[in-house]
Amino acid sequence: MKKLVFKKAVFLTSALKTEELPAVALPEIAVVGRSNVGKSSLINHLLRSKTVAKVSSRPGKTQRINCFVIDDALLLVDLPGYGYAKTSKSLQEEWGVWIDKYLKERGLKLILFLIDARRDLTEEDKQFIIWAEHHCIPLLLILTKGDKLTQKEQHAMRKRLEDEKILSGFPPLLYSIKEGKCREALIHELNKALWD
Ligand SMILES: Nc1nc2c(ncn2[C@@H]2O[C@H](COP(=O)(O)OP(=O)(O)OP(=O)(O)O)[C@@H](O)[C@H]2O)c(=O)[nH]1
Ligand SMILES: [Mg+2]
Repeated sequence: MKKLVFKKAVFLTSALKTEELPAVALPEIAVVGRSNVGKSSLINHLLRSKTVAKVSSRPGKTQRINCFVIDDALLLVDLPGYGYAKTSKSLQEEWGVWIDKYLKERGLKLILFLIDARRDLTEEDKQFIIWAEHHCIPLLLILTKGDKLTQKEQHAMRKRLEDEKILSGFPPLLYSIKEGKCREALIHELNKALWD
């Protein structure tokens, strides 16, 4: 059995359309979430790198479908975020259309769905969760920027999520790129999802 350790990353392509994506005989996982939630940072953290995926404090940094082969065993895909207010309405609608196409066509093993731990779910977040369930694509919910929360706030956040009926069945993983423990926990979950 192959085991992911996130030691090796090979950048494969940066595509604008699903048709430009290579056919790769590897299981595929996509990282999805609002703009600026920390998708690219999470990929870098898993790889203990600062440069594999491009990160910015300004939302809207990732504009293409960026594909990486991890440990010769996994195709990991960094997607542009949604809900970036400065993106024009038509572009936002386009996001919906082509990401929808990408997510439906690729036979994904898992979606890493990221939410900023400090924020409430938006309507778009909720719609996405329903969409993934409808298409039977498993989601792993990751709450990002965990270091920005106090213990008390973490407790309140968990309570808030419990109240969101939509999230029952998705035990969330609290993540922070400033900590190592959550990295190990996530890698463990990914190995389970891929090969158990
Ligand atoms: N404190 C803290 N900051 C984080 C964490 N993860 C990401 N960030 C910061 O959040 C900002 C956005 O990170 P990105 O990884 O570019 O976010 P993204 O989701 O890829 O954004 P788009 O590509 O625009 O969709 C950067 O300034 C990161 O340094 C975290 O765990 N803790
Ligand atoms: Mg990004």
